[in-house]
Amino acid sequence: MYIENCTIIDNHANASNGGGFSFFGGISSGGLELKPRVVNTVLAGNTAGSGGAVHIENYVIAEFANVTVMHNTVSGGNGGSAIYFQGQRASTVNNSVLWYDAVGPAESQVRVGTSSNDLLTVKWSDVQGGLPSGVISSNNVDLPSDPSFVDVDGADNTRSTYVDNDYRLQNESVSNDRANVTLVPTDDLDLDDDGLDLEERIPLDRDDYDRYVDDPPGPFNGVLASGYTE
Ligand SMILES: [Ca+2]
Ligand SMILES: [Ca+2]
Ligand SMILES: [Ca+2]
Ligand SMILES: [Ca+2]
Repeated sequence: MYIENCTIIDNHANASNGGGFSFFGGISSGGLELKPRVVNTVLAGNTAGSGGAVHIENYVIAEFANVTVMHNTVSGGNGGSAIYFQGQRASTVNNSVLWYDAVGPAESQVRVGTSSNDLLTVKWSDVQGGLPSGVISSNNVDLPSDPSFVDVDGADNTRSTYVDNDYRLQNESVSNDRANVTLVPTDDLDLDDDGLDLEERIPLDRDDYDRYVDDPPGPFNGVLASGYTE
C-alpha cells in the first residue's frame, strides 16, 4: 500500500484509533503483514482516542518518509498524538517533522507498545520534545523552537483551522536540507511520470517540485528538506 503526496487534514476517529490512518495488520504471527508506505504527506489537525494522526497495530511493517505531522491530538490513555505504534514488527519514520502535536505531562507525540517486538525506528527527523524510551532513534533533533514554518496558523492566524495553515519549511529553517537522501524510497508509483525509471529515489515533493535542490541560506549543505515539501 503506497500513500504518496497526500494531504490528510481534520479527520476524527473520536474514541477510536488513528484519526488520519489506522493500520491494523494480521491477527496472529502467522497472519498477513500489512506494509503501508507513506511519503511526501502532511497529516494535520486529526484526532483520535489513540494515535491522533496514525495508529499502528498488529503485525504492521510501516515506512514513513518525508512526512510532516502537526497539530494532531489524542484523547485516550494509550496516547501518541502523532503516532501510536504497537506493530509487533520493525517500522520506520525518516526525514520527517513532528511538531505541535499535543503533548501532555506524561505524553509525547510518539508512543510505542511494550512488546520487545515493537520496533519503531526514527531517523533524521525533527521531533518536538524528543522521543520516548523504547523508540530506536538516530540523527534526530529536538530544536528549542519550531523549525520556522512558512505560516503555521495560516492566513486567518488561527492554528485550529488547518486547511490554510502552511507547514512548509522556510528556506532558512534549521531543518531545511538536513534530511538523508538515502532514506527516500524508490519511485514505484512513478510520481514524475518518466515512465521508465521506477528505481530512482522519489524525485518530487508533495507539490511536484524537485527534491534534491540546495535551498540556501539554511545552515546545512545537503539538498533534501525534512517533511513533505522542499
Ligand atoms: Ca498567519
Ligand atoms: Ca488557520
Ligand atoms: Ca520515475
Ligand atoms: Ca532542498
